[in-house]
Amino acid sequence: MTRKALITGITGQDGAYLAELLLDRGYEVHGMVRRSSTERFERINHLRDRLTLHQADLLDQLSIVKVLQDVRPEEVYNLAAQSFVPTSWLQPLLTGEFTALGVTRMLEAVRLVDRKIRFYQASSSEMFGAAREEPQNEQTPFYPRSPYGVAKVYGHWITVNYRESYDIFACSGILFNHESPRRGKEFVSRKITDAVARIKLGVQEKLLLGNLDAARDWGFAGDYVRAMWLMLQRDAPSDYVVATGRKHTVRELVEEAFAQVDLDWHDHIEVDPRLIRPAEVNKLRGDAGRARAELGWQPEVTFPELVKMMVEADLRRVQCELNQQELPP
Ligand code: NAP
Ligand code: F7E
Repeated sequence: MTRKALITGITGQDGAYLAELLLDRGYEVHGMVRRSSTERFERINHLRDRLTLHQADLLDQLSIVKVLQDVRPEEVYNLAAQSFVPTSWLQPLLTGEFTALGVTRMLEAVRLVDRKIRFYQASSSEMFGAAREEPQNEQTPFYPRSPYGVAKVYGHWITVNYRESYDIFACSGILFNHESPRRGKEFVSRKITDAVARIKLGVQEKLLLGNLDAARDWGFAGDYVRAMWLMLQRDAPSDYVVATGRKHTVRELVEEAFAQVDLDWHDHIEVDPRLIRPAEVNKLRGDAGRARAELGWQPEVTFPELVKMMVEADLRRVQCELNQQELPP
């Protein structure tokens, strides 16, 4: 029988990659989307005729219950969240509603509609924040440094709690930063590769950045959604760190991206103190040993390959925009 999956946040970066993966594996894929006066489904437009979309909102309990009742999925992937860290200082309450309490609303719906649903929660390395050890694994204590990180800690523990309280197959995937050509342009990787393309093609001169010394463990989103799926195929639910095990600074990311187009980044980068965060996560590096051992998961795309993929995609896109051509899917 065809398996059914529901993805919240299907219009986001990870939602699009996960939808592709599940469709390739023969799933009937349903997505939860919130109402907007303008539809922005760019990341899933190429899949539209193979997906069923349902309107609901993480803020609205009954709408979530109704989607689960209508779809009756075997697997639910909860990817929806307010996911941009700087916005979490500007909108801390809304971030808490979406990113923290939204998880409880999803779990309550699962508890009410069908406790046999397998549930994936999109947890984050931002929960480690000012981590006391490196690399971070599933046992590393959390020390979040933003309202976003704090909300994700709540989401993680409520997932663990529903597993322990109600015997729900609920997994928390603690994913380190993962990027792609589909990454939102406000995140640092995409902000840089988009600017590199524009500078190379002569339509931008400077790029303003914040803390160049921050270091992250950056991987490719396409690799990371595979880990989400693998978690829900196990005999028993658990929590897994998903990471490459290597870290790079923002400065190194800049160097790598500008080197792709033979430009000297010193000529184009300026540091803008307004982009420095009220509290920073200085460095993160994950230990995905458990995911490797139990899920057989490992990343396939390296850091230089990731940066190259993103720069090339942005060069193609900006070139198409300049020629007023439509971008091929
Ligand atoms: P993203 O591109 O920002 O996508 C977020 C998704 O959530 C969008 O589809 C958005 O819909 C949806 N959403 C936001 N608020 C909603 C609401 N109230 N009701 C329904 N849907 C709502 O994020 P991503 O990078 O794909 O990340 C997916 C998840 O993984 C997020 O939970 C994020 O916090 C977490 N995470 C990401 C990373 C990473 O490096 N990418 C690492 C660890 C964890 P709209 O299109 O309507 O805005
Ligand atoms: O910042 C520094 C910034 O916004 C990375 C989300 O997906 O991953 C993401 O959160 C680093 C930070 O990602 C700029 O200070 C410097 O140290 O790309 P980012 P993030 O905050 O790590 C985690 C795992 C998630 O869960 C989140 O949802 O880069 N940085 N200059 C900058 N960052 C941005 N955005 N813009 C700059 O100009």
